[in-house]
Amino acid sequence: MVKAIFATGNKNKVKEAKEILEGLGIELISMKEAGIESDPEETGSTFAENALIKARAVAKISGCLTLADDSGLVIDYLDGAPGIYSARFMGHDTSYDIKNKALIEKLEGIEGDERSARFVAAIAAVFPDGREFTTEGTMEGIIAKEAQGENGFGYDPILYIKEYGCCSAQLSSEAKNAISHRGKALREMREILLENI
Ligand code: ITT
Repeated sequence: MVKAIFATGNKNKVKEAKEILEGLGIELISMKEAGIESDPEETGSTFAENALIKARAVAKISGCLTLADDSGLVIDYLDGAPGIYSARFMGHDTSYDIKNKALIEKLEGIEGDERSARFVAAIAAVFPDGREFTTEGTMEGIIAKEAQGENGFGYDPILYIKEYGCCSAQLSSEAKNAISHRGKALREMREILLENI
């Protein structure tokens, strides 16, 4: 069993990553379980750059294979906002009830496909010998007119997924993982890890 650390302070990301990378022969532990604290400044201009910044920081401290995720909600009508600033949008400590309501308000009067949006996730892997890999996945939807659902986290209540006919927060974790941005990026990373461990 190879030990790998998932470099995130977001426990929802760890839960999803553990579910998706199960059975790979990797013991995936969270930063918290590894007793490591790291919160590097996310100075990149893309999801992939920021995922690499987070993974490199913890790989350096731990000396272990390290994975990280950088993700967010991209809304076309808002020129891609909040995008890489999704966690920082309206301030880190503002509740997602408030953030979600604010985004719905920004799209008032906008109808149909003009409300198009997607979740994007980049996963980075940094090996102790310095090899680096990134993958990316998206989940397409439209911004709902009201927040719905209790599952998931963050912006899940406002991304309406047409093929399921409901918001992401109304999906079970299995259904979300099967089609999600993070699910796609992690499954692609799973193949890379299998070839490179
Ligand atoms: P780390 O940097 O410690 O990993 P974080 O939550 O700050 O944790 P990001 O900087 O990558 O992570 O911000 C991602 C934000 O995008 C996250 O806090 C959510 O608001 C949103 N997001 C990402 N994936 C999501 C998902 O699957 N469902 C709902 N919202 C999501």
